[in-house]
Amino acid sequence: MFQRIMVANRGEIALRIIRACREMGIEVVAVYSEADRGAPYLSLANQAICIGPALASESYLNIPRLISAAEIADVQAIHPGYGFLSENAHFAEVCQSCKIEFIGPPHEAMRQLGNKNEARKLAKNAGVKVVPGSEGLITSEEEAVALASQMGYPVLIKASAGGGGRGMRVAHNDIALKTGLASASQEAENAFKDGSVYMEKYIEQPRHVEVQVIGDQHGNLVHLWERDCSLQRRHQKLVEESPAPNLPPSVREAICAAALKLVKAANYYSAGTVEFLVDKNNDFYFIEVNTRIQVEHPVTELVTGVDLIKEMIRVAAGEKLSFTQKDIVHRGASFEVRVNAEDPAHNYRPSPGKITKWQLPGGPGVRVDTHATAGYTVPSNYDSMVAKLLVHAPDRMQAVARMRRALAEFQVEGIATTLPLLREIFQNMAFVEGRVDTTFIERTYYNKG
Ligand code: MV4
Repeated sequence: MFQRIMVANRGEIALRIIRACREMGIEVVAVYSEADRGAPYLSLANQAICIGPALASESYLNIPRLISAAEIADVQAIHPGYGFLSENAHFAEVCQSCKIEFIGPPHEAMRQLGNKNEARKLAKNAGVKVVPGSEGLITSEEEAVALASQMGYPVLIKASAGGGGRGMRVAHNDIALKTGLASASQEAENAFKDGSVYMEKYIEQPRHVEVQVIGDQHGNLVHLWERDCSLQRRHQKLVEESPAPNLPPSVREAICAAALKLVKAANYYSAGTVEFLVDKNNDFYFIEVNTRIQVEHPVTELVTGVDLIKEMIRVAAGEKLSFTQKDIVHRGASFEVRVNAEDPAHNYRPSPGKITKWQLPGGPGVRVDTHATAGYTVPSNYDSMVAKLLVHAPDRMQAVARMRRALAEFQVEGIATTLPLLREIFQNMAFVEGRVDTTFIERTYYNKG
């Protein structure tokens, strides 16, 4: 096992990893930008190193600075958390060449799965159903128009390098398809320096169901059941839950089996998430793999009892998974809500600043993952999430009641937050009955103005 590791991240996930290390008896080195200097969670690490200015490209995204810090601190491994460099195959490769273990998947799998067209190809070859669409990349307008007329509109143009909805265009006719191809490709070229696109049939009002997987370097791979992450606003998740509500057991088993089949074909290890769209008939289609630990991983931790961060560290050190598939029992229901420093009164624009009151919920079945405290100033340089509130209960209705109770206890002053919206969602009858899809938030709240 490692004696000393570095966390190449900030905020709640840095704290989450620091805590795992403390419990494992591993020394942990934190890094921080000038914007995070003095943040309370840094004092819980054995050492904290400033890696540069607030601008992420000069700190949390800066590979030479991170590697220098790792070498100065003499760590054996780096945990990237989520966001920043967590899905950067080049960074994982640089770590390897510097004899520092990257706590994540093998860089080959990261590179292959990070390209959505390649991931789609892999899924097809592994016998995992993908959304009907192009054979590979779109190479001409004529090809796209012919395929669309064969499949029927609407279609969705997607960037191979895409993420977070960037480089994506819906088209309902030939003209929109032609302009969409050009603009999606241009957007992807600008954002990712890769303008390649492919096409899929557009699934209307899908649910987003993702499967947590984890594997070791000895060929063991297990799934830890699914999460439903359908409640999103502009590709930002608001609520996640497990199990996915109203998903027939046979479909659920089939989705988890498909996820395992796919990651096995990629020779995957470490933690990962396989994403699917589920349509109104409960037909499901693979869309992409996230080759990192995700924000919503604690939803799975609550229903399975597995500590995903500790397990990631163990498998990176070459140890075997501490459980097998048959040891995994899904128990009860859990929800996560993301509390963001955003202002509902101003179209959810970021609301950084000093937190003057910070009263957290507690009691049975409640978990709060946060780096914030009363007196903490939320910097304006990074994403706006200030806390994740999770509940666990014997069934979904009790989990809803518990979340309502916890949301009522949670009191914040000094910054605006998404708490009022979250409280509304947990009173919405369609949501409470589990009738959710990825258009729910826009349909229910956003059109109100
Ligand atoms: C889709 C889709 C409908 N049909 N693909 C959005 C980001 C990327 N992860 C995939 N996304 C979608 N792909 C087809 N063929 C709808 C979405 C989508 C979506 C997916 C999951 C969660 C939220 C979403 C919000 C809007 C669109």
